[in-house]
Amino acid sequence: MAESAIVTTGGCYDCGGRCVHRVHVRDGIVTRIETDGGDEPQLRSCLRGRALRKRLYSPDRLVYPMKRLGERGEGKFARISWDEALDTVAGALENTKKTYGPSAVLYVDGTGAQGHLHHPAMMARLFNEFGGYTYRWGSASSEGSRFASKATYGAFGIGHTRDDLVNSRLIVMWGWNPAVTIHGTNTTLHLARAREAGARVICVDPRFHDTAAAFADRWVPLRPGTDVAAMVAMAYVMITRGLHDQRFLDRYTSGFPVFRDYVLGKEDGLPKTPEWAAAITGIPAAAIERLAQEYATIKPAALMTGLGPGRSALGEQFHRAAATLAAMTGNIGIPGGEPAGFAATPNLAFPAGKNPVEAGFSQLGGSLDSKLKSKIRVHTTRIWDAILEGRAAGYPADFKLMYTVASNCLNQFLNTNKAIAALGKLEFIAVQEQVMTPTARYADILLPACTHLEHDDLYCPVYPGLSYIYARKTVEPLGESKSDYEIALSLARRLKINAYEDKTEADWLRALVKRYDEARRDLPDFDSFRETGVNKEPLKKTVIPFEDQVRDPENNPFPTPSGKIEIYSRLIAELNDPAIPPIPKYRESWEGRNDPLAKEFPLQLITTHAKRRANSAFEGITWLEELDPQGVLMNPADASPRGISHGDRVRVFNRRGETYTIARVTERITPGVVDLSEGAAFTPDERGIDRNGSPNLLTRDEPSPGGAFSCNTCLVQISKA
Ligand SMILES: Nc1nc2c(c(=O)[nH]1)N[C@H]1C(S)=C(S)[C@@H](COP(=O)(O)OP(=O)(O)OC[C@H]3O[C@@H](n4cnc5c(=O)[nH]c(N)nc54)[C@H](O)[C@@H]3O)O[C@H]1N2
Ligand SMILES: Nc1nc2c(c(=O)[nH]1)N[C@H]1C(S)=C(S)[C@@H](COP(=O)(O)OP(=O)(O)OC[C@H]3O[C@@H](n4cnc5c(=O)[nH]c(N)nc54)[C@H](O)[C@@H]3O)O[C@H]1N2
Ligand code: SF4
Ligand SMILES: [Mo]
Repeated sequence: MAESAIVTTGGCYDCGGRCVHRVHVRDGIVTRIETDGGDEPQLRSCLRGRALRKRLYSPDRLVYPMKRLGERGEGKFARISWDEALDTVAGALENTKKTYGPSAVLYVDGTGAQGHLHHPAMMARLFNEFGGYTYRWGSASSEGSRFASKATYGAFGIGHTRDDLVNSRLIVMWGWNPAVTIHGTNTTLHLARAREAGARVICVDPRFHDTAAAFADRWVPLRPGTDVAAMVAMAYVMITRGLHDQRFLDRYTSGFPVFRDYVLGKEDGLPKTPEWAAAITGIPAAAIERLAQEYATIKPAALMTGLGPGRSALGEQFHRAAATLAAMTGNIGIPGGEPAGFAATPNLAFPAGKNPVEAGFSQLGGSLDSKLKSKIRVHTTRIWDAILEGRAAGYPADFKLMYTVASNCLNQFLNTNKAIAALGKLEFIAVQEQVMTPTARYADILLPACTHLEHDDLYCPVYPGLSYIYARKTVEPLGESKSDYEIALSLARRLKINAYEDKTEADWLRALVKRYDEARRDLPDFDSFRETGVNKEPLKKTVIPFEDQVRDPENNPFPTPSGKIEIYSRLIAELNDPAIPPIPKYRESWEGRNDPLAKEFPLQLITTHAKRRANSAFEGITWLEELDPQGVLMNPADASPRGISHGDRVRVFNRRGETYTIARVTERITPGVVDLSEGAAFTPDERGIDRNGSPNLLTRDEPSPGGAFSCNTCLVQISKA
């Protein structure tokens, strides 16, 4: 029997982490996967990483190119050659461009692939050379957070390195569940160290989630979409008791008096008292007072905001209010604090070049203007509507062809039934995928991409931290699957465009490593990095965003128009949009519990990220399904009047759609709220009805005014099936 070799590589899904895998290979087959056992800090895999072999060899893998035989969505395909697949796709692209212009090509990049070479941005380079395409805007993950960070701080990527949690005496986990969502490999290790050092930990969330179970002293449950009312009332408590840090506000912020007038009711005659907020949020007034008292007086304190609360109908207000509280308590720019901004590190994307269709829209980059962006791009929540309605409804183009890479958009974007109608209308759909997904079932041509265990790539940390992984190929691509780079290269050749040929694949990787080295830190030279696989030198220094601005404000303005933290945002004021006030404000949104629709659909649905999936990836892996079966979390107070017991089959429905799943009856979710985790594959029965608890059959395809993806604002009803 041949000896096993151990190859060091890493994970690169949109999974919240970047971990080390030590892959045992024998006779070209992966036999076993271990994780990091080496030097500290160890980058140890989660359950998904440990089940990777099952994904690599999953029966769902696409192993040769295919063309559609039956109706779209039916899932009937025939094997074809790469030549036929590439010729068909190239022909459809050329035809579409010739007949309708390049803007009729809708390029949908997902976030499923986070390697730096085999990334949708690498593929976008081809479409730019081809003559352009229509792109989408609005991060499904974090648009609300990005909007608020830009408006308040003028910057993104402003999280403390997690090692700094140990310096916090109070950690408020507000819609933040890193025991599941990772939010940087080793975040829970640092939470454990903070606990050991005596930090108090409070969880504000409709769910008593795993991170709360492991670390929290207290759970403050609330109704989804009402956080801003709780935060504004906390500001009321701080102001009326003189607990806020006036010196910090005077030196570093602008516009606090406008916010104070709103909070005290001078602007609208309504003081935002804890009693006012209690009626909205469901948090007792005394609990709001206590939380305000603690956050204002226990120093330093880290307000750790997750992205879930901001993925809602008025999502940007949540992040704006959180940053305002961080400023009011002076927890910015100091060890153990946290600005409560957009923490994820900006990615140095593959150099994709410029999109000719967007020539003349150079100001799009940092703009907060939804209307401007929607003139040339389609908002992520509106893609289906745009395909169905086109220019006549004000969308930038009439779409004829859709090309997706690392995207399971049918499943992951909102309102699946509308998606099905839209995909039926297109002339041509190409899907570049690793596995048969609900979206892949709608393809005319399927281009099989190999997984990250089957090619080389570079992985960089998502959250602040300094662990870079040179991910080495462990085995040959399965069947006839090819790396995304090879697919791009061969399609470019068919289209007679020169998008990649100035470098080989190895040269591209060398160039990407060099770029990161220059921008961020001292990576070792390419060859030794490739040899060792992991670069995890200990942090030279804990990263504390805005340290310089706070130490020496005269010489270090914040990158905002006023040079200060903008509680009153000038960039927002310029938008002159009544739906986005320049100070954070609580407003009731559509499909909140006071919406008249709540009479018929009284339960607020949230759609959290599941432990066993990375969004829709890892779906169908039985090892993982056993650990965390799909089901709707509901409180006994909602289950028993409906005659529902734990484990019963139930129907979750509203006017947009329905899905069948099991009930997971638990007191770990607040009454009136139900949770169906995202990513579950749309699995229609013969009548077309989903049997797998796929939540986007229910969600509304409407962005927030600032462009947030609104998947956590949704009213439903549940009955026993
Ligand atoms: N209701 C609801 N909907 C949501 C969310 C929610 O919270 N609630 N969350 C949203 C969020 S935050 C996100 S990020 C999106 C994610 O949704 P998507 O952008 O669709 O991303 P994923 O589901 O992570 O992965 C999509 C596909 O990428 C494929 N893939 C992985 N690696 C590669 C690769 O190297 N090459 C190729 N070609 N394909 C690859 C996987 O097989 C998978 O099918 O979903 C959003 N949808
Ligand atoms: N295991 C795992 N990890 C992942 C992913 C995955 O799919 N699986 N996906 C990755 C990706 S792409 C992303 S974008 C991130 C997502 O990370 P997050 O968006 O932070 O994760 P979610 O689980 O959607 O939401 C976090 C928490 O917000 C709570 N919540 C929902 N609505 C509200 C509200 O209105 N108010 C309050 N206070 N809380 C609310 C939920 O109950 C949940 O506990 O995770 C990443 N990590
Ligand atoms: S899925 Fe993500 S968090 Fe889990 S082991 Fe892989 S890289 Fe780490
Ligand atoms: Mo995401």
